[in-house]
Amino acid sequence: MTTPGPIYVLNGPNLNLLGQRQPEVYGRDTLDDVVALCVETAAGFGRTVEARQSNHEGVLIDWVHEARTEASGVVVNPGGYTHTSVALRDALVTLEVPLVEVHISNVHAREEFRNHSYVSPVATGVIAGLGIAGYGLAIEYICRRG
Ligand code: CA2
Repeated sequence: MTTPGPIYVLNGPNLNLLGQRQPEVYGRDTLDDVVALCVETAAGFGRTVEARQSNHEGVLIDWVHEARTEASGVVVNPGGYTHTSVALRDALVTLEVPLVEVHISNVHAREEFRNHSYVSPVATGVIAGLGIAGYGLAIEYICRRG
């Protein structure tokens, strides 16, 4: 049997600032903590992670295109692009592997503009409001799904 490819963990704009601002909304964990959680969780299932963050829409889209052939699953927190980007959704819909959309905060309990996601309809599932634990749960789901 061939080894499954890495699970891509893609974080969008401003998530590089995690742990440095707005701890009341996003907590005190940093992006490095997110990556460590994903790597550890995946390792428990003998799987690997390719974690990246960008503040640029086109870069995220290029990574989704790469994931089409390289990834065994994708976890995405598109940040603000969740609520604006048809282009990112158009890329994500081409994936043939499980796709989990993660939000650290409960986007449904916040401003109305955060209640709508262009990504959710094309995701396998969505996790919101569980802090960075949502990333670990998303990885676990993908690993258990096989
Ligand atoms: O809750 C989430 O994970 C979000 O995807 C985060 C996005 C926001 O636009 C979405 O509505 C919900 C924003 C990420 C900004 O992250 C920061 C973290 C710390 C300090 C400043 C920004």
